[in-house]
Amino acid sequence: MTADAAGAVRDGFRRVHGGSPEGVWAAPGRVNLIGEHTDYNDGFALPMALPQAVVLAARRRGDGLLRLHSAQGGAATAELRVADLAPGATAGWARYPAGVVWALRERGLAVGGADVYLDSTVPAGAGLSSSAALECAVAVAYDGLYGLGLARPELARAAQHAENAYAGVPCGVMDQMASVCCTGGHALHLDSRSLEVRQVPFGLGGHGLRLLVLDTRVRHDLADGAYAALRAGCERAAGLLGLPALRDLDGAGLPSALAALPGELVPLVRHVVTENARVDRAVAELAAGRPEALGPLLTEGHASLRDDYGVSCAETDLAVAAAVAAGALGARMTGGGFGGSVIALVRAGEAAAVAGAVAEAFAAAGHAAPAVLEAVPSPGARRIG
Ligand code: GAF
Repeated sequence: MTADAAGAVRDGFRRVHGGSPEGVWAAPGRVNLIGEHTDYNDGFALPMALPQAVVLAARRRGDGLLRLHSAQGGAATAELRVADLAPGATAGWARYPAGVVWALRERGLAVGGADVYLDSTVPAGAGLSSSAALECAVAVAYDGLYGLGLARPELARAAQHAENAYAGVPCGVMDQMASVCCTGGHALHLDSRSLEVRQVPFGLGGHGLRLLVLDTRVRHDLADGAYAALRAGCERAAGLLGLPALRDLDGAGLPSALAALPGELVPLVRHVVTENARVDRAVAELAAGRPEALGPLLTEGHASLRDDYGVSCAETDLAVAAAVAAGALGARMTGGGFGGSVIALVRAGEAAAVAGAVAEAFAAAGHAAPAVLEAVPSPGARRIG
């Protein structure tokens, strides 16, 4: 994150709130390399932080007011009384930052009001964790402003609690853990049960590779019930199998488990178990210095999300198929699905051709042109000014 971004939100802060902020913090969006819909099953994932981030300038207030202004939110400044924050009481984007302040207070932490000005380069609704970036930027800023000294997983849990209980989205913890725990040049091997993390070196340039993000521009909304239904299906399956979570089922136990389950739960369970195994295989390939071997795992993971989990859509399927046909080593949807973005692992010299082939396929199918970003493994949430 550049000094420019910190300077720009300082200027915005001065214009909206007057005076200077006490600090500037940034929290990134993410792509998940592999390990999708595993986090709420206590399983494994391998996300990496993007350079795109929420940047936020803040200053404590002594009168218990939380004044929130977003460069993306129009002219209005939301003004909330911290003591009155309650699930359901805040509408629109402000429920994410307000929810984090509420979640910190729910943990018994003595936090009060603040003036906040924020700006985001994470595209909203693109499956790149724009809401987790917003929550985590507020969490690290409050941690700094109010001297909370919280460990990174605690910040992630508070941010997830805000999203679950305050914003009403039953997400797992992957996006928040990615936003606070990732480090530059690495992917994050996450155990969603213990919240243990391992930094996995992820340098593609030295191998002549690049990772493209193709945003289909189909906007998803995880609060719309489909995500919650999938999560409930997984929890029901684990209950029927007598397991704490689907994480506790492995490939060896899969055939007998599938035979014991009602038909509608079979594909969900198959996806989760095979996806956890794909995370293991991906981590092993990276450890062996073979990032190109991620390609087939990505495409296999996409097929599982499409055919078993049912969370892809026509546009993400088309982006994957067109990218692979144009020479990508592998591609898959990333994030919750129902739209959003596709990642494609490509040889550096073929990046433009792959992006062009996907754009052409979209035009031929009558879809809006996808936006293309490059996924560069970037640092997690931190103070930047
Ligand atoms: C969304 C959720 F927020 C995550 O917790 C995770 O479940 C993901 O979908 C699917 O892997 O991003």
